[in-house]
Amino acid sequence: MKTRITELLGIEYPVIQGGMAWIAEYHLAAAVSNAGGLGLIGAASAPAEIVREYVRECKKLTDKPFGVNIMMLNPNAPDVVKVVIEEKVPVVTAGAGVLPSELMKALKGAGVKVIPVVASVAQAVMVARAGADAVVAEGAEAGGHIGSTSTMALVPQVVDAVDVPVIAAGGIADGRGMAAAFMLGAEGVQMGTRFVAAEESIAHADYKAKLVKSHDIDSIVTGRSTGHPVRLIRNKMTKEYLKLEAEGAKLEELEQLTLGSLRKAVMEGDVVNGSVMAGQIAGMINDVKPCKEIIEGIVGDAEKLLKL
Ligand code: TUI
Repeated sequence: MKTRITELLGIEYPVIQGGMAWIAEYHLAAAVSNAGGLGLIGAASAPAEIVREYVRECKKLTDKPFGVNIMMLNPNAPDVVKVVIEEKVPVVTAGAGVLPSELMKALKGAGVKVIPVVASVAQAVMVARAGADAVVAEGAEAGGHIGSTSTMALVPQVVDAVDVPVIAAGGIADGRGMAAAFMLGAEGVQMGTRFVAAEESIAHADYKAKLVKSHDIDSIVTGRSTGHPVRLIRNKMTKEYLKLEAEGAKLEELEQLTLGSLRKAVMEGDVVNGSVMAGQIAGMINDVKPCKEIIEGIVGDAEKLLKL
């Protein structure tokens, strides 16, 4: 399948893996890239030198293009940018905040393709003006830190507002979702939740099992009052968090509850007290399979639906 995204990135299929904290490390990134998509290493809150090590490990596992996702809430983001440039990583996606123009300039100047993740038309227009090569328009169906507009409403509005190619994200996990996104004008899709339940993902088996068992209404959003809304699968932790939030708890108290909670779920498999971040599409994920099967299945089905 050829689109402006496959051309821009030099990949076979316009399928990008989300840069998920803890989960998107080099095994998953390399597996997605080897399968013809674009794998991403999620820098999240990791120190820049760890990101460098992950990039080097990823290069050992694939000779295909891959990228690094920079989370803008990380105060070390400028150091991660430096590492990305030094290591000649071809693509950067950036979310959870706006990529400052000086970092955009540094990346572009070094020949890195820059794809900001946006949750609104205003953000898309701003980053396109600043020189973004493409944007990921991520709807509120997505897992993790989210905006407020749904994918169905966000994608066509972003497509109309910018000239750069748009990658749709949030609520996509099969060929129907990909075809629908293309009908809205997207030229690629980014998936997170589907790849959490990939064989090559390092997420704990109990995290994957929680996704496989979950239903359409099992995700919930915490942190609406703190300005950092996060979608995850409901459990004991989200129940306590939402109770505290409703009682008007202080930010520090809420942070205490979630501190290290994603790591707890991903690495230790504590799906009761940990943060099981996932999108609304988790209910449709019923198996754990290799990235190659995921990507070829989705692209094959989408091509049939789009009559390509
Ligand atoms: O970033 C994500 N998803 C994430 S980041 C993350 S780590 C985290 N954990 C707990 C609390 C906060 C973060 C888990 N999942 N997706 C991309 C995304 N970016 N979604 C929404 C945005 C976004 C939000 C605000 C992009 C720009 C933005 O700008 C704010 C502004 O200043 O205009």
